[in-house]
Amino acid sequence: MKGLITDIHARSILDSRGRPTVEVECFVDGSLMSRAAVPSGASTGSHEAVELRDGGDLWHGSGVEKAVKNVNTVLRDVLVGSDVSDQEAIDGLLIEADGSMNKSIMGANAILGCSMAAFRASSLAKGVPLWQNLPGTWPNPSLPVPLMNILNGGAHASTNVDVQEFMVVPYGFPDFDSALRAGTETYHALKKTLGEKGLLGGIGDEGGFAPSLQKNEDGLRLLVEAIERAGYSSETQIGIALDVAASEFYKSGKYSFDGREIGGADLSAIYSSWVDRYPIVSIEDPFDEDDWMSWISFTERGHDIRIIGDDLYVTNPIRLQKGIDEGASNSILIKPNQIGTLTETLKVMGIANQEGFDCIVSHRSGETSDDTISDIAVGTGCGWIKTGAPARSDRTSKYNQLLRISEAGLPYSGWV
Ligand code: 2PG
Ligand code: MG
Repeated sequence: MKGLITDIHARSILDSRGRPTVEVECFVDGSLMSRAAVPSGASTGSHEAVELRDGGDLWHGSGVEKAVKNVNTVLRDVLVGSDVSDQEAIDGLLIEADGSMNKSIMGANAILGCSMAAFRASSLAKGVPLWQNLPGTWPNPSLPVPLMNILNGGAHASTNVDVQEFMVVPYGFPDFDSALRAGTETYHALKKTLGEKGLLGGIGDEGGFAPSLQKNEDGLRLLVEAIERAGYSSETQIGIALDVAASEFYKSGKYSFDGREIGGADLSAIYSSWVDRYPIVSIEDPFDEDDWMSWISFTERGHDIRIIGDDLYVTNPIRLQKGIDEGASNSILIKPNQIGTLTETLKVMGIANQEGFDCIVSHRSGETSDDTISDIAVGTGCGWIKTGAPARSDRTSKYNQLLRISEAGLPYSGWV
C-alpha cells in the first residue's frame, strides 16, 4: 500500500518572539513530505489545551524539549504505518496516545505539530492544495476578509493601552488582492499619522504599531483617521475590529480599564457607545473568559456586530455549546493550537456553522512562517481570517499564501 507514514521527526525552532516552538516533519513512503510549525499565545485562555514547556533555567523555562521528545518517541511510534490521508484516524491515535482531557501528557504543541504535518503531507502526496484537501463538507471555498491588527496593545505591547488589538477590516472590495492592498495602505497611513503626532515608537508582537494613548478610544479615532487618510471610506469599505482580550485586565469581578476599576455593565455601556459612534464590525473577548453573564447581556443588546469568543471558547466544542445554549456571543475565533488537532478544530467549525455562528480563523501572537491557517480559512469558506499586521514575515506569510491561493480565481468573501 502507498501513502503510509514512514517517519515523524520533531525539533525545536524559534518563533517570532524568540521563544522555542515545535516543528514536525512527516515522511511518507520513505521521503520527506512536509513540515509544520506550532504557534504560541501570550494572552492564552486558561481553558486551552496545554502547551508543554520544560521549565528550569534553559530558555528561561520556555524550552520545548519534552514536547519534541514526545513526538520523536511515543507519537512517532503510534503514527508510523498509518495511512497519511486518513486525518481523523491520525488525530484519533494522537488523542489516544495522550489520554488526558487537555493534552497535558504529550503537550498540545507536540500533538498539533504531528496533526498539521500529516495534513500537509497528505495534500502533497495527493498533489492537491491544502485548501482542497480538508476533510468534511464545507461551504464553497472563498478568500477570507482579513482582520489586520495595525495597532497593538494589551499583552502584545509594553504600553498603557488595555485593548489588545485594533484591526482594520477591508470588506468592501471586489477581490482579496485589492482588500489586502487597502488594509496595507491604511497601515502605512497610520504610521504617518502616528509619526506626526509624536506617537511612533515600537512595534507590537503582531507587527502593528504600539503607541501609548491617553484613552483606549483614541485607538478608534486613529484608525478612522488612517482609513480616510489612505483614501478609503470607513462607512462602506473598511471597518474596525477589536480584540479587547478582557481576561487580561479582569480581577475579582472588576475590569481595570482606562485607569478605572469598573464592572461588566459599565464596560458594556462603553462598548455600546463605541459601536454607535465608530464603524465597528466585531468585538472579540469583550469580557473575561468566565464572566458569562456579561457576555450574555451584551449579546442581548442586539448590536449588529460580530461578538467573538476567543478565550471564552478556546476552540473547544463543550464551551462553544454552552455559549450557543446561553446566547453568550454570535461568533467564535478558531485557533488550532487551543484544541490540539486539525480534526477537532474542524469539528468545532462544523458545530459553529450548524448553529449560525461565524468562524474567524486565527493566528497566535507567537508565530512562525507556517501558513496552514490560510488554507483552513479558504477551504472551510468561513469568510474571515485574523492574522496580524501586513508586516513581519511571521504575519505576511499568511497573507502571501492567500495571494497565491487567490490566483485560483476563488471569490472574495467580502461583506457577509
Ligand atoms: C488573540 C491572539 C491572537 P494570543 O488573543 O486573539 O491575536 O493573541 O495568541 O496572544 O492569545
Ligand atoms: Mg483574542
